[in-house]
Amino acid sequence: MKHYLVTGGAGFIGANYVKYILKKHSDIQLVILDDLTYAGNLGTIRDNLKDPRVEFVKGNIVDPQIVKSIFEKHPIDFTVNFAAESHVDRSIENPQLFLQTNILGTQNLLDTAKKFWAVGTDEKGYPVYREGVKYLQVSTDEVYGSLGETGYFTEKTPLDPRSPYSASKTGADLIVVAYSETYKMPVNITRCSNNYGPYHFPEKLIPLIIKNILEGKKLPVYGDGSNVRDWLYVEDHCKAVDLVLLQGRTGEVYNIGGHNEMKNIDIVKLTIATVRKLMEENPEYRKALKPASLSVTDLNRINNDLITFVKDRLGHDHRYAIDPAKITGELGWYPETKFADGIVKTIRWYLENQDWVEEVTSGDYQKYYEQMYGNR
Ligand code: NAD
Ligand code: TDX
Repeated sequence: MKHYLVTGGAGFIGANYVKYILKKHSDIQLVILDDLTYAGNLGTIRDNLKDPRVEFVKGNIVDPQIVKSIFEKHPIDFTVNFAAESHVDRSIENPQLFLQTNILGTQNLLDTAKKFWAVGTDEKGYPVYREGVKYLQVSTDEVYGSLGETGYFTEKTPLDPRSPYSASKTGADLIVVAYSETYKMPVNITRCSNNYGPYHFPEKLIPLIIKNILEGKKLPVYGDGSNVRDWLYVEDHCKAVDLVLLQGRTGEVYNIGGHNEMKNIDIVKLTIATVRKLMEENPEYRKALKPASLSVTDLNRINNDLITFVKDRLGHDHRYAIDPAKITGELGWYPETKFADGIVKTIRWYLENQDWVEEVTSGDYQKYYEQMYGNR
């Protein structure tokens, strides 16, 4: 029996990971720690909270008391840290919150785990830890900076973050390395590319575009749309995190990417075409239009004229692309979901789960949208 502490488990990737491990491993106990910021939603894990293996704690990863109380109550073996401020655009508006959550939160989780996991010291004074414990930091390819037209990020690529978000994630990674070197803590860092799939908050490109198409709103593409991202289906990412946690070599970094590079403009055009095709094929999906309409002629409004090129993101990284050779070679992982299939699955999910979209955008979302896009 393994006891997990999963932070950020009410967010996009964390929730998908919670669902994945609960299905995959019967013999586990899970504490989910999440502060339920705008990006966290209990509705996303509503069914999982009924599982007797799961306990939910609302709290901030920066708070030493909360994290300590979890370790006091449960014999935690694994800490998997998904909790973070995750949106680059928000980091440009409010960098300090990103440094607090992403750097100090990581340090607090490491420090608490170190205290509870240490069972003694060796002859040189390094802590010795309970057998089988590990801390896994979920990081991002953005720590490597931006690529030109060619080349890939490998685990040896120098860290070169450009945005407040990526700088904060880099700071967190360096703290993890410091705990690994200075205190010999058993850790892994995973660095993945852009995830997509169910439960993605509609401030990020793909879910925002889907939402706007359904509402007949313009689709904002930053700059000229030529920036490239390497898209990874979220469940493939969750499988990789599970593998690294259970089988990854302690102290190692693993890059997780899809070999699936696409320009933003092509993502937007493909999303438009797919929403339209699914609605043409299945009138039920047309109910997701706002206002709802079953008329096939209303689908004519779903076309590329919805695209609007807006002011570019400040410091917009040009291209990300991951070389996943290390995790493939060592752990046999590869991105199983082809983008052509993953994007259809994702769009279907959004068309079928408009209640979820309404629930997570019922708070400050409208205000955020006006602030972010009003003057672009
Ligand atoms: P998300 O924004 O959807 O979810 C973050 C979750 O963390 C939310 O549930 C939120 O409530 C919680 N949280 C935020 N601050 C907290 C705090 N101080 N204490 C406790 N909980 C807090 O993010 P995501 O897209 O699921 O990303 C998860 C992790 O993966 C992040 O560390 C992110 O940097 C990393 N990542 C994401 C992507 C991506 O494409 N989404 C790619 C690479 C890396
Ligand atoms: O409205 C938009 N228009 C647009 O052109 C939005 C929201 C985004 N974009 C562009 C910016 C990026 O080039 O689309 C691309 C993807 O943008 P985001 O979805 O905001 O993702 P990105 O900035 O690439 O960062 C994501 O991947 C790496 C996650 O949000 C990070 O948490 C992760 O570390």
